[in-house]
Amino acid sequence: MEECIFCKIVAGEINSNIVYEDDKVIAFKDINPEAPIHHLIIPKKHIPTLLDLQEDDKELIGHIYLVASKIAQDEGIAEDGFRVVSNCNEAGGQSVYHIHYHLLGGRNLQWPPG
Ligand code: IU
Repeated sequence: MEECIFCKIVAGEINSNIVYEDDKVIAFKDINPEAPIHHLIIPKKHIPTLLDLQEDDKELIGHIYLVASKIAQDEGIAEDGFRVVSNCNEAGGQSVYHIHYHLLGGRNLQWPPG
C-alpha cells in the first residue's frame, strides 16, 4: 500500500490536479486524458480492485457515483452525456491497483470500448 501511487496522491505526497475532495473520496484530472473531460474518482481508502469490495463498502461506492453526477454537472457535460467506467485486472485494462472510476465526457464516446 505504501507503494500505491494513488495513496500518495491522496496523502498529497504526489501533486495532482484535484477537482473534488471530501472526507471519503478525491477526484483529479487524469494525466493522460482520453477525452476533453477525463477525471478519476477514487476512494481515500486503499481498495486494490473491484474484487476486493466488501459489504461495508457499498455506501462508499454509491457515494462515488453521486460525486460523479455532481462533477459531470459542474463540468457542463451532464446534458450531452458522459461515461463512468472502472477497469478490473489486466484484461479489463486496469493499470493502477487502487480502485478508481474514470469520468469521461466532452466528446461523443464510442461503444464498445476496445
Ligand atoms: P486504469 O483503468 O487502471 O488503466 O487507469 C489508470 C489511469 O490512471 C490512467 O488513465 C492513467 O492515465 C491515470 N494515471 C494518473 O492520472 N496519474 C498517475 O500518476 C498514474 C496514472 I501512474
